[in-house]
Amino acid sequence: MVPTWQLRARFALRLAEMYGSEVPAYHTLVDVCRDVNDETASARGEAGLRLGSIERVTAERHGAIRVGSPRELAQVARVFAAFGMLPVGFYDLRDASKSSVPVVSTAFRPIDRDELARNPFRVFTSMLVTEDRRFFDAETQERLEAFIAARELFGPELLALADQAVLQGGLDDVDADRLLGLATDSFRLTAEPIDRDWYDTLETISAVAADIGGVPATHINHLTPRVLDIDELYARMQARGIAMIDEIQGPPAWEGPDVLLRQTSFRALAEERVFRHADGSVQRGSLRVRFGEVEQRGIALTRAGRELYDRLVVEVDARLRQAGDGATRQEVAREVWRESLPRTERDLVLQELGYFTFRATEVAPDGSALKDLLESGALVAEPIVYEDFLPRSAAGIFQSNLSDEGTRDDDQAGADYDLPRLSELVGAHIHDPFDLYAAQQDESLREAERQLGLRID
Ligand code: OOG
Ligand code: NI
Repeated sequence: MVPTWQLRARFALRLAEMYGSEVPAYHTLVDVCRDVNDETASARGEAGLRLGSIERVTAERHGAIRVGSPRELAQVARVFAAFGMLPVGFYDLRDASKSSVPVVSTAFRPIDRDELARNPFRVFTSMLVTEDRRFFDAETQERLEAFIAARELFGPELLALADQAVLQGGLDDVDADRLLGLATDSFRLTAEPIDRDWYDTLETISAVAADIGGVPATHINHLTPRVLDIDELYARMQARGIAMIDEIQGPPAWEGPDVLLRQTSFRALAEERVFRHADGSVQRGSLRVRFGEVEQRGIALTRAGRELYDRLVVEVDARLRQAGDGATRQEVAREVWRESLPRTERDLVLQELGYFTFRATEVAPDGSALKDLLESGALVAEPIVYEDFLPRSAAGIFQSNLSDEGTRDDDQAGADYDLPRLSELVGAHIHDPFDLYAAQQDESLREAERQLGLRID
């Protein structure tokens, strides 16, 4: 029997093999990541690996896919469940972006600590919102929905094997291989012809909509390795002549603790695709929709920490507007960070801004206050890594890789989505990421209390 976590690890590997053969720059990115990770780990020693072992970080990837309807999203959920990947979090990229990104998203990932440690593979999954009038008029909506309803992304055999894997907690060798083959293939770039006129019609509205609803199949959009020093990675990729997007998204580099997520990307080359033209002829052409991305992960923030982070982002925006040309976002953000964020992990813990697990040591406790227990060394705090995404960075990644802003009319009616509504459509409970981190922290506190024989204040 191949257990769930091994199915997941193999799935990530198969996707990487496939994606690497499709987008060769991916290999360059992975090579540079590995060098930076090895060097950072040896230069910084244990401190460099505080947010994950070198094995986990080196193997860690996230993918991104895009689907066109609730039905397709529910099917994706069944496929990913076979790999122990469950929906976590709700992201509304329509609002996080000023241009035309008409999707709402969730991320499929393992949620247990042990499962994450074995293999944390996650896939950011976006669904096109066809009924949002700001992007699509009634006629386009109807055509889009008909087009999407007529295609089959995931066949019955794949779905049945996926359900079986969930029921059994794994599959035998033969079925596992079959599942992995079918699942990987469903994210392969299709060779089926793309209707040129339909694609172009959608692309005028939104390149993202064209990539989702203008092609007969879905594909993996990017596969992202994790790096321990994203500034170094960025510099090295540029030195190799790979044009990166202008900025690293998310928090700035600074001397305090790394929080949440920093990401950057580069546009992949144009890829050959086959088009069917209005006169019926089938011809080769090219599209440039996929890209390479890399990320550095930091400490998960509590709700209060996240509110502070969101306020700081707004403050950075305001100061950038005032500063005019010349100032970079990273510089301004660093200044704002220094004014407002604790510079040590200890203060993140004590101000309840970050999530940590706590471990009792041999040192005898003096008092029961968390602060005193940490100070005396009776308790040790270890950061919980942020396993999720940031809507604004995600929108930034979508946007910065589009050549065209698309159209968008904010006078028209949107369409309301939130986590419960998306849960209903997915047909599965979508976990709230804060609840998952808080549960992990609480569990460690209860265990520490048991070992210390007291109640921690
Ligand atoms: C997803 C973009 C978001 C991330 O890492 O924030 C994303 C997409 O391009 O489909 O992957
Ligand atoms: Ni991504």
